[in-house]
Amino acid sequence: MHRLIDQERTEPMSTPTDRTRSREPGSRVAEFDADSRRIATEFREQGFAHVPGLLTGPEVARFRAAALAAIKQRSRKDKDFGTGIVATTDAWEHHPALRELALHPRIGALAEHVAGMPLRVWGGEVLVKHPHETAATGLHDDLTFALLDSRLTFNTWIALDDVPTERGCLTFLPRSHARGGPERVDLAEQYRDPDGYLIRHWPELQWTPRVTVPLRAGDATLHHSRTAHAAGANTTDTTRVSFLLTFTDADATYRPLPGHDPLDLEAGQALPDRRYPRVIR
Ligand SMILES: O=C(O)CCC(=O)C(=O)O
Repeated sequence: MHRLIDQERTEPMSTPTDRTRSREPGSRVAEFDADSRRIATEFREQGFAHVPGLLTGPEVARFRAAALAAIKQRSRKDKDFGTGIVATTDAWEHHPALRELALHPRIGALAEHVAGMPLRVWGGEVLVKHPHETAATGLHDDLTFALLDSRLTFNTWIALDDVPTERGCLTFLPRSHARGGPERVDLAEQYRDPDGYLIRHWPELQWTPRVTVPLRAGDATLHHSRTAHAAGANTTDTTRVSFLLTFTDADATYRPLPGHDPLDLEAGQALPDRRYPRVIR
């Protein structure tokens, strides 16, 4: 999958043996190629995967600047779920650089490799947790909120800063995407008990060891929409900036949810390419 190798890189590609020594994001892209099978297997078996060095250093700098500009322009602090996250609304549709990130061929190639099916972009948002934002993101899955019926939907959480545990990186419950019981529960359940609804419906999840994945700027995690996950507070002096890119099955259809702002689509309608473009490889 040579498309994964980035022509924009400023320094020559490091040889695989150098990869562990080099800390510059992107300088480990060499590893990415060899690693893509590991990422796909981990995602399918565990419901999440760590992707080191998805973006190069220059890309991180450019997309981080665009992300902060988008947050300044239009964003809102989450009040509904007490996560302390400040998020944009449809940033990838309003900011050319963020659209470029959402449609990045290297990311698209990896996403379809992992998914094993054609995909489209469903969303691209900037997420910020300011320094000393004490609120954690409670345990949840994304399927509960998904306005979609699809074979597969997943998030790519791209770190645009170094995100050690203290800055609020994500924690995942391995194999929780494959848990039994109902496929999903009503959104009302989540509104009623934001942090407890998953354990109430799947009590076995409280015994699942949790995996916390700190990220270097330019790294990412992928997680299946049914994977239970959470994120810590940001107890550091530095802002946590990330880009949340959601991919869905190219054949997904619209599923309106009570209590959720409707889109101008009919229930069961296929997603229009014009607004939800297919992945570019
Ligand atoms: O960024 C966070 O704190 C939570 C993100 C999240 O829940 C997700 O990416 O699905």
